[in-house]
Amino acid sequence: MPVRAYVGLGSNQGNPRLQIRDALSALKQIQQTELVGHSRLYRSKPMGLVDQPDFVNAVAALDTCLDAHAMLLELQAIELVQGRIRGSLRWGPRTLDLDLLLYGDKRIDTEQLTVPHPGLSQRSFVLYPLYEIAPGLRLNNGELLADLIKSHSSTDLELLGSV
Ligand code: A4P
Ligand code: MG
Repeated sequence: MPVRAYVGLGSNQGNPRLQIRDALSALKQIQQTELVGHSRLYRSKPMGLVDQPDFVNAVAALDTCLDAHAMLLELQAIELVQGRIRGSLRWGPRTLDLDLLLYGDKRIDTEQLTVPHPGLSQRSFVLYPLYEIAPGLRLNNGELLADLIKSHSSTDLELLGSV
């Protein structure tokens, strides 16, 4: 049985809207995986290092027969193809960042992978696009996404529209 996974997409370099569009096309090509939906695009101020361009973010839903670590490798391969250079700067600018937000209701904590993604419940640029495509979602701690979102303002998010 496939597992429903959610992937966060972010870009603030090299035409971010185009980067997200290309990344969605690449997600469609992942083996044993179907892209079942994605949110619209949202713009936000950079979290962390502030002296860098605004980010464009979106969230995609995938049904996959790959295990979570194999999925992470697929995501990292797409980042590489789209020119991501892993610098020493944490939270620095990037052409494309793909985060595995959720993998079914699994909790994973290995050296390579933490799922749910640790930033998920703090970041409005993740929560709002996720809510757009999965309004009934309940996290594996029992919390409803619809409730979580109430404590996060969307004023720092600008809806850019469809991809
Ligand atoms: N890793 C562990 N768990 C995961 C997971 N669930 N998904 C490991 C993806 N990767 C995961 O990631 C570093 C390592 O995390 C990987 O080798 C993988 O094994 P990275 O992509 O190389 O580094 P990073 O993205 O710079 O660091 P980090 O801490 O993952 O940053 P985030 O959380 O991705 O945040 N502001 C706005 N407005 N919008 C953004 O999208 N993004 C970031 C980056 C900062 N500020 C932002 C945004
Ligand atoms: Mg990342």
